[in-house]
Amino acid sequence: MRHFVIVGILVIAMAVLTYFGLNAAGLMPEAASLQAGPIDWLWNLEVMVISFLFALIIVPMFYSLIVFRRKKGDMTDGEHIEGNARLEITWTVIPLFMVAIFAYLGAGNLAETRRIDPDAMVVKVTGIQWSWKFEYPEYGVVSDELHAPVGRQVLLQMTSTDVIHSFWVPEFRVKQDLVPGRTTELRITPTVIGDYKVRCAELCGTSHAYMEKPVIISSQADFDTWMSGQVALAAEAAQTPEGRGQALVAANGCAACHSIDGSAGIGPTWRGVAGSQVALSDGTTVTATDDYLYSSIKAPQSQIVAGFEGQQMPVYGFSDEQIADIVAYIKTLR
Ligand code: HEC
Ligand SMILES: [Cu+2]
Repeated sequence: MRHFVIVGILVIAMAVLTYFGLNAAGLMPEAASLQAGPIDWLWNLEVMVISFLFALIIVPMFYSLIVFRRKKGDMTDGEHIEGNARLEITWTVIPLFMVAIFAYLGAGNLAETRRIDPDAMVVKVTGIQWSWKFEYPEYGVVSDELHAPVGRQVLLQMTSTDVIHSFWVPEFRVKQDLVPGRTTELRITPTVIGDYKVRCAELCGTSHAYMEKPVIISSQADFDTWMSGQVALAAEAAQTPEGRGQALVAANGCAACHSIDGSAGIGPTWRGVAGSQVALSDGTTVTATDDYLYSSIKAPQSQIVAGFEGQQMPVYGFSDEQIADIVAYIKTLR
């Protein structure tokens, strides 16, 4: 009996220490969305239970090892124990009960994080190896940054052009996959103004680790300023082929592989490429005419630039006019 009392006290002490230790470790970044509330509440409850279970295993184990160790000269066998139905029922029923409770709480929690706000701002998100594209249908704007005003729910309608990606901003807690050929939804109501970062949370190829873009939560006024700037830029750019081409390039994540300043990348830099002599993998050299640039985008695998045999450029479904606009833009990069 004395042992049970001592172990009981030690278990409680150990559980409390573990719980506060885990909390002090700061495992979670700042919570910056309405959806983070229920998730952090459930997480906290789980950490409490985990701390207790950890103590329940560790303390009796070490107590037995130390207190009941073999005394010097004691050569007798250990006591033989066979079965204990009452104990086995207890340690089956209690965990079953706990798992059921957590399933119930988890389901309620999931529903809470998906609560629909009819006033939500829709943003269409596309995952591209290895970039993000954000379309704001309300404003007719496309950007590679996610901007949203604080306090208003954002409904992300997401898809992918290639493989499965996953939208994850740790401060918002919620996370959702982007699946090619399907639209998935994620609702986020930002509560704290700040600069965050979306990262891909689904291993999606060689540059997966660099698949990040800014997420900027600002006041309604700052958001409106940014948005009207984007609207003006888009209207201006739409007037010229180079402008339209630049917008297409930004919207399709070409920058994930092509630099415009001469620096090395997964694909060749675009700086100075137009009109230059390009060495191909088959040993020939071609001049980068408009036609060459056109076919490099239309059918990327038809002529491979020497030194880039190991990398596949994706095929895009551009129209001929769109490709002509992109080529016009590339030609401005001297
Ligand atoms: C996943 C990486 C990747 C992405 C994204 C990508 N490319 Fe490429 N691109 C390459 C590679 C690798 C090459 C060189 C091999 C080849 O010629 O196919 C290349 C070659 C090119 C060339 C020929 C360049 C030269 O120096 O001869 C053009 C033009 C081009 N890409 C345009 C685009 C455009 C426009 C986009 C966006 C719509 C784009 N690329 C997106 C990887 C990429
Ligand atoms: Cu990805």
